Amino acid sequence: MKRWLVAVLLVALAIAALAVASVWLRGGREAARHSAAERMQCLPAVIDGSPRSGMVWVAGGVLTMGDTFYPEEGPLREVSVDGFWMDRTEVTNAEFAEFVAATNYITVAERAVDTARHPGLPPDMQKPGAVVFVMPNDVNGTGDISQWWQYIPGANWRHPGGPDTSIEARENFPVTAIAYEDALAYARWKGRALPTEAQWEWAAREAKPGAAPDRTQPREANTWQGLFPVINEAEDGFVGIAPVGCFEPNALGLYDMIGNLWEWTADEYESAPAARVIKGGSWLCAPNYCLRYRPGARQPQEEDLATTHLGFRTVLAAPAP
Ligand SMILES: [Ca+2]
Ligand SMILES: [Ca+2]
Repeated sequence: MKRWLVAVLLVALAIAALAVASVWLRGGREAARHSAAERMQCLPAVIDGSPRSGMVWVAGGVLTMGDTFYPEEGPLREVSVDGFWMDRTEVTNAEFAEFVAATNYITVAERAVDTARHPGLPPDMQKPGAVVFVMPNDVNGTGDISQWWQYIPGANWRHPGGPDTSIEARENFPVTAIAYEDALAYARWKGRALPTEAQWEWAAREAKPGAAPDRTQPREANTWQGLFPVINEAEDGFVGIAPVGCFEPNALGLYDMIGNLWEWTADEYESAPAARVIKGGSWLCAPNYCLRYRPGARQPQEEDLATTHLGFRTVLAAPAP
């Protein structure tokens, strides 16, 4: 055998050995996430034709709601929740597309902006669009969120990053750029509702009362590893939004309650006008910023502002299985 051929074979063997070692070191599931350039599907879609297709049962109980990390989470209070059904994943682009095809629904981000409701908007924000995360090269502290959030005319659920982007081949990703009334319209079309904050939090706590507050960054969730917003280490396998169901579900069989996208709830936010409570944190939540990957965390969101770190899931009041 020629000497150069031996050398090539040795190099190839060394690369293969390194790859095997890397898979072994990371563990199967995590390595699988890293191996593909971008995963487009993690969970097979459930289509069984029943009214509760793709939903799981959440038994009722009494929950100690809230947390004590950020001021808006307290005080801790006991709340009783009846049993209900809940979508096991965030609503996907495919599911939302089905709704739009059946109803010709036009989302808030695609409609003319109500400038009477929002006087004094800068010219770009008077055009239909959504707020999009754009990773900055550098920031001057994290006080000014406009360093990484940009209002992009033409951004909407079909074009989540702006007019030049699309959801082609992203059927299994959660739908984004959804305003509150869009989420509500979808839920009503399905004969369902949006979860209350208490329902959402109870489900995120796996229907277990009195769970100890855990502030560690979860491993089984799409969050942000590294210094937000300038270093995205993506140790969880996802630089951006993940398809639904790529991480282990919670004990009830619910996926991505924590992380991936924030989720709308039906509750008005008590101290912000025309805002609702959103829950669960997103792929943008990091230990140094927005430590909100916890069931008790919450944030206000203006009802008519579509953003690309926010989606939703639905609930259904129906008898237990
Ligand atoms: Ca991530
Ligand atoms: Ca989520």
